[in-house]
Amino acid sequence: MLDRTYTADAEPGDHATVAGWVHEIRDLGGIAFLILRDKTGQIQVKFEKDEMDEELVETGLGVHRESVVAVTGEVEEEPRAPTGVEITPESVDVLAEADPELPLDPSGKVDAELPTRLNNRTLDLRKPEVKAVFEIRAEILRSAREAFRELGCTEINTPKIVATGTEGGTELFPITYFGKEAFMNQSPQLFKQLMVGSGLERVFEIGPIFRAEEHNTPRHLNEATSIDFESAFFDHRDAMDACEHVVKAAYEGVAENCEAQLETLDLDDEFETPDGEFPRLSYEEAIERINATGELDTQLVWGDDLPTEGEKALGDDVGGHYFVTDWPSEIKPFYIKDHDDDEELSTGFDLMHPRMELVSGGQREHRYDRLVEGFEQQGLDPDSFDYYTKMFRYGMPPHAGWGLGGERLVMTMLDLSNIREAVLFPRDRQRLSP
Ligand code: ATP
Ligand code: AMO
Repeated sequence: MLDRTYTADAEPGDHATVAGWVHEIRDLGGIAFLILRDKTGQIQVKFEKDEMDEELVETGLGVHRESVVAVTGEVEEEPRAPTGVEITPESVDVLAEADPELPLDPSGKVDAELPTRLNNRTLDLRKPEVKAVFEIRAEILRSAREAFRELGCTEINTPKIVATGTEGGTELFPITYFGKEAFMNQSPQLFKQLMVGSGLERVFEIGPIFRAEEHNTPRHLNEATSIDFESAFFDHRDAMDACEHVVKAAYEGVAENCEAQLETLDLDDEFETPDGEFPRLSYEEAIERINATGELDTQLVWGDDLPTEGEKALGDDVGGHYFVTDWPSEIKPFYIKDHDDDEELSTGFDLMHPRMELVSGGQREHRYDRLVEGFEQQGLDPDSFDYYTKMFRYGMPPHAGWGLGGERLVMTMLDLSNIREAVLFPRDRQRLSP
């Protein structure tokens, strides 16, 4: 390993080796500067041409932008330097020369379109404001994991190659598995439910889900990261409490540990952890409030799914995160339990951000006979789900849970305009590589 000092740690008086990318070379004649960038920031490297070894000057100033170099020398205070210090080099090692023509400009002086950025993600992530998104994404996942631990969950990993879908047949990616038909998993739904009946009782998973969404929208991906929770002996209200805890923990983690990144993204002034309880509106109230906004051409009636414009109108009206509860049973999946006193009404809920849906969840149907009936009502063959339903005959406790779209959480938290900006290598209809 190279014994190096990060640029942010280089202090006047140090004899240090800094290593990173050539951000810029400014040649002013008698004096020239190489601005070297690493993950922590930048440092100015000073070349006083007449006073320095010719070969050293040639190497340092002849290198193309974005090449990787290691510079060793004395760190000195210099008020005119961008960071207040500079390094006078004794040696410059070129570790990797970059082509003179770059597909995008990491210094950000020339803007690039999203496809160009995604095709050259390595270069794109040299920009502090792009890197900041992924550092914050990592903090969101770290805080979520910690919140799950506080809730007493065990982290699980379930298969992504599966025999059946769960969230509706049209969105499945079929694959061939040793001559048999198989699918990429749309959700860990059935597996996480199977685990609440195991000795684990309360589990979470952060992993990929695959949806063959045909449409191309700024908030859908074909491969997304789902943050899933499921607990034995929870009802839908307990599950909403847990959901609120995890979402708030993610905001708190970012507020506490990502100050620099928020500043880089120019969000430091407006960033707020949602406070107070997320309001819980019933589906009925939600459609009434949407209708009252007058934003839709036609009035919503019981049984309609909430259209995107309706969600937006309600989001503006509520002004923060909110739950929509008590959905009509007919528009929720088979595994969601109905209310005991009203079969038309489900315990399903969604957590909404004013811009879009973040979470779906609910209490689950844990009674074997009712579960099998639900399959039949949804036109699914219970036999092909035998591996799942069977376990409901051997002691499956009442339980509830939810799934949170990881990229949507990042996107709404950071006000990104396109969900693709929240994924390193997004998968969409046009994009299979890189
Ligand atoms: P100086 O006497 O400070 O070295 P100068 O007037 O003799 O500067 P040059 O040495 O050729 O001229 O410097 C050219 C430009 O670079 C000047 O505008 C100067 O202010 C600036 N400059 C010189 N040294 C530094 C430094 N270490 N960091 C940032 N800018 C500098
Ligand atoms: P659902 O299908 O609503 O529910 O998905 C849960 C959450 O996952 C995110 N999401 C997506 N994000 C980006 N692109 C997509 N194509 C995409 N599809 C889903 C959304 C959504 O709210 N099994 C249930 C969850 C449960 O009940 O526990 C499920 O998958 O943020």
